[in-house]
Amino acid sequence: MAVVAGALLAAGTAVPAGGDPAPAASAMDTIVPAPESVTPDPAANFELSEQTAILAPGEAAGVGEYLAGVLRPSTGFPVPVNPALPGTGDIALALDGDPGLGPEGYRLQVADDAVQVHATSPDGLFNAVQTLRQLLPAGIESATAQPGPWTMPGGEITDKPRFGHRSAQLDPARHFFTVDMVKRYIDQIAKYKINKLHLHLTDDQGWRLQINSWPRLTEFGAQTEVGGTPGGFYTQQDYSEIVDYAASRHMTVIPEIDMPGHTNAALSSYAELNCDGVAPPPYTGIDVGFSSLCVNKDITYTFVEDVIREVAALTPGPYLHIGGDEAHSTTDEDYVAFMSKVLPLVEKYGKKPLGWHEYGKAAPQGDAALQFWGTTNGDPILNEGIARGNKVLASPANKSYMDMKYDENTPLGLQWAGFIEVADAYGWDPADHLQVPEESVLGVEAPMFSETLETSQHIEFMAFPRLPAIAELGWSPKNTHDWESFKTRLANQGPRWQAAGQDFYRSPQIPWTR
Ligand code: IFG
Repeated sequence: MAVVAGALLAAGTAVPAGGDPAPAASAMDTIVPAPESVTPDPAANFELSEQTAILAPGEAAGVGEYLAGVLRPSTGFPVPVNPALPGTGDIALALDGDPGLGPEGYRLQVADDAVQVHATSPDGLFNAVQTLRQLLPAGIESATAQPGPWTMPGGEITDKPRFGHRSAQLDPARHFFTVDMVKRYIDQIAKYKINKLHLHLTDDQGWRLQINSWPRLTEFGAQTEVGGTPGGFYTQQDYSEIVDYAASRHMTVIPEIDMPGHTNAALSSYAELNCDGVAPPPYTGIDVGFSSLCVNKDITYTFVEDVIREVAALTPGPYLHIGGDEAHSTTDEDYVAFMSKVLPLVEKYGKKPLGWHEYGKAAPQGDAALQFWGTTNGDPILNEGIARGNKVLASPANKSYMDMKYDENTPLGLQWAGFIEVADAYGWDPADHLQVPEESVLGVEAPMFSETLETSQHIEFMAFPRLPAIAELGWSPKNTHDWESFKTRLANQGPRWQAAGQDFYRSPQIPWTR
C-alpha cells in the first residue's frame, strides 16, 4: 500500500519516482540539517566523472566504500576507492581534522579539481558524506543510473553538532518490523546525521527479542501484534545484524525493555511472573497501563536480571533503556521499590540507564538519562534529576512523536498529543522548551510508536518530512534555527526522496520544488 500526498493508494500503485533528469546542482545553502558555517565559492564547481576516485586511507576506508556505494549506482561511474593515489578529480577523505571540530565534526572543501574532507574520526567523515551527497543533484539518490551532469557547487563547509545524541525510535512491538525494514529506516535517517536508534523491543502486544534463558518470551510472546496479525521477533543473530548495520552507518542501537508496565507479552508467556500465578492471554489492542510485573516476587528480579544480562551482552552502546512509562497498575511505592532493584542491575552489566522521564521518581544517580515525553514545557522531575547529575533526552510528545497525525485528514497515526505538522516539529528548542540548561540536554529523539503503522511506506509517510526537523534541532547551532530557511531547504529534499523511491507527506506548509 503506497501512501502519497496524504491518501492511501491501492497496493501496487506506482509511487511517482524521481524520473526527471538530474536538476541543476543544489546550492550549497540547501543542506539539512543546517551546517555551522557555509562559504560558497561560485567560481569553483566540482564535476564527478568516469575518472573520479575516492582517496580513503587507513580508518577512512569504510566511509570511502560507503560513499562509493552512494555514487556508483546513480552515476554509473566506477568510483574506485584507493588507500592513496595522486591525481586530480579525486574526493579525499582525511582524518587530519583540527581538534576543534570535535568527534563528529568535519570541514568540507569543494574546488574545481578536488573535494577534500577533513575530520578527526570516521564519524566526522561519515557526517561530511551526508552533506556531500546533498551537494549533488537529487538523482544521485537513485538506485539506477541517471543522466548527469553530476556537479557540486564550490565552497567550504565547517560543521559540528550541537548535541551528541540525535535519535530516532522504532516500535517493532506493536507491529513487528523485519530486519530489512529496520535497515531501510537506518539508511533513510542516517542522511540527516541521526546517530542513535532506539528500538522499543517489548510491550503488551509482543516481545520481539529472543532471550535464551527465557525462550517462551518469543516462542509464545511474539506470536501476534496489534490487530491480531502474526507478529515476529529478532533472533539474537538478527539483533546483532541490526546492531552491526547501524554501526556501519555510525549509529548506535539503544534497546528498550519496557518495565514494570507494558509487560503483558512477558506475563502471558510465563504464568509464574504474575502475582496470582495466572498468565493473561496475548493482547492485540492498543490500550496502555493495564499490566505490571509482580514487584513482590523474587522471580521477577531473576527474570529482569537475566534479560538485562543478555541484552547488555548484545549491545555495544552505552545505554540500556528500561522504559518505566505508564505503570498505572503499579503503586508509586511499588514502582520505586522495583526501579531501586532494577537500576543497579543496569549498572552491574555495564550500561547506563535511560528511561521515560517518570522513572526519575526512583532517583537514578549520576549521568542516567531521563527521556522527556510529556506535552508540557518541562517537568519538575527533570530539574530534580538534573540536580543529581542526570541528563535529559528531549522528545516532547506534542513536538517529536512521529506517530501523531499531521492533521485531521491524516490516514495513519494517533492524536492524543495533538496534531504535529512540520512547523510544529521544527518550532521548538530542546533546552528552552524543557526549561533546562543546555549542558543538561543529552540531545533529541523522534519516537514513532506503531499502533497504526505496519509497513515501510507507513513509517516513511509519518517520518518524512518531520524527522529532518528533529534532526536539525539536534545537529544545527541554535542561531541557524529559522523556519523560513528550513522549509525552503526541506523543499529541496522532496526530489531526493522521490529519487530514492521513498514515501513522504507533501505537507502544504512546504514550498516543494516539484
Ligand atoms: N504513550 C506510550 C507509548 C505509545 C504512545 C503512542 C510513551 C512513552 C503513547 N508511552 O509514549 O507506548 O502507546 O503515541
